[in-house]
Amino acid sequence: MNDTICAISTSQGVGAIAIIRISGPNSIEIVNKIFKGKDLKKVKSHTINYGYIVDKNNKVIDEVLVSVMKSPKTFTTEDTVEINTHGGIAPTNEVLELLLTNGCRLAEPGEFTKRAFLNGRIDLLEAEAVMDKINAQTEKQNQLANNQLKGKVSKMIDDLRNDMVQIISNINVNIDFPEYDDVDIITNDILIPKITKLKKKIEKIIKESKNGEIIKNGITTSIIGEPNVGKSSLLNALLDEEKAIVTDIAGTTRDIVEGNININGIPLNIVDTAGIRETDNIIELIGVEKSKEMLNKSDLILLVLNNNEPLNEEIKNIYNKIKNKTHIIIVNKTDLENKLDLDYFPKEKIIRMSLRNKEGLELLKQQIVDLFNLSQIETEDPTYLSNTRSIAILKNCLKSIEDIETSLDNDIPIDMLEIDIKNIWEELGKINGKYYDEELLDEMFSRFCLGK
Ligand SMILES: Nc1nc2c(ncn2[C@@H]2O[C@H](COP(=O)(O)OP(=O)(O)OP(=O)(O)O)[C@@H](O)[C@H]2O)c(=O)[nH]1
Ligand SMILES: [Mg+2]
Repeated sequence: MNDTICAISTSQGVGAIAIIRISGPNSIEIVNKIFKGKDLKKVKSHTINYGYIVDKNNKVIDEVLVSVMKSPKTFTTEDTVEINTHGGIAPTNEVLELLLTNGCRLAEPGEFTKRAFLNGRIDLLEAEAVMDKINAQTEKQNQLANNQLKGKVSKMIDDLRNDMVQIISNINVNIDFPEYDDVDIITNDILIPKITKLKKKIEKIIKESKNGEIIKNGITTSIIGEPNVGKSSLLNALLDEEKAIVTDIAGTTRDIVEGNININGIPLNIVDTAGIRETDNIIELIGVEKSKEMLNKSDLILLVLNNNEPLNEEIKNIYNKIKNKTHIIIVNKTDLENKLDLDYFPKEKIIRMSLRNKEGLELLKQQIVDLFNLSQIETEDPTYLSNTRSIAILKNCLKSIEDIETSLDNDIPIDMLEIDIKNIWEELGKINGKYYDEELLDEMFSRFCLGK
């Protein structure tokens, strides 16, 4: 990290201003070489300086404002300079090129944030929150990222690790100084409740991480069912727009049609699919296969049935495929005579609906709110683990803790478990980056945008 990096930090294109960011030991010196105005090496830290960027022939490239921020109170903790240029493509690129020819290297995606992490200014969860903030599209997503950026999620993990340190040090005292009378001998009986308590805490964080995932990724909702039952009508009603074609011909929808709505601030990505049935039509067949694929990708399945058609084997087949997933059964066309045997399905899963008469939609939305606890998510200040990487690590730790619990129950001596407990402590440290490997860092930061 001895080199000085630069990148355009604002989005590429035409705008009122663009910001070029430079970070590293020579940033002030390099910018000073191409800046006409005050001597930047002599200005105070955290000042904004008016002047011009000029090339080696003293030709003015742009009129600029230059922020000079000296180490260590900067995002990367390194000397950092930000040049505010006019936001056109040509002037911005020309300034960037001048920086490159005067000793800067073009930053890799996320390299500023990576430096902030490597220099100890933020931890890995906070670094990931920086990206979440950039990608946030809803108020809740922004709040979630804010709390992670402020270190609230890191604290949850640190607390777990501190609990473990106590357990480990207790064990160590026993192993190292068994002759000490004044330390409590830690027995399996003492250790089991401590391990159980830790397990409960981890379980709670994993459980609540579902809320984090919902806020971050929304709820992927698939509408499935036999042809002609009103799936596309449901999509259109939810979106309040005639997005999908609706006709009385069975097999109208062939491809996937998607739309988004917000329920209690949570994005619902709704997918209308082709009606599932045996068919020889090659196009429809592909559609049917896509519908089946969606079953596995969805957080919520809305199975639409026709109130006016008797129960048949196909419906039973589809129901069997979804009954163990999160689902709601929509009995549509209640304006027509009831021929469907509703007793076949659990009562609490059924919403009766007549899309023709616009009846039942509010009930459906309420059911979704209840299923995913959306009112709670809406009112709470969201502090949840939400990235797949961390959740996967935590789930592994939970498994290892359960193994330790079983071993203790089976009277395996504590000193034999000490190493396993230490391993979990280390694993947990990977969540906020107390331990990391280069490959992970490269992979993670490469997903950032340039200039961040
Ligand atoms: N009577 C009545 N007809 C409805 C209702 N909802 C939809 N329909 C009609 O049912 C027919 C099929 O509706 P669609 O929404 O195209 O059904 P689909 O499930 O998307 O059908 P495919 O795309 O062919 O699988 C249309 O003629 C709709 O007008 C309802 O509540 N009552
Ligand atoms: Mg359709």
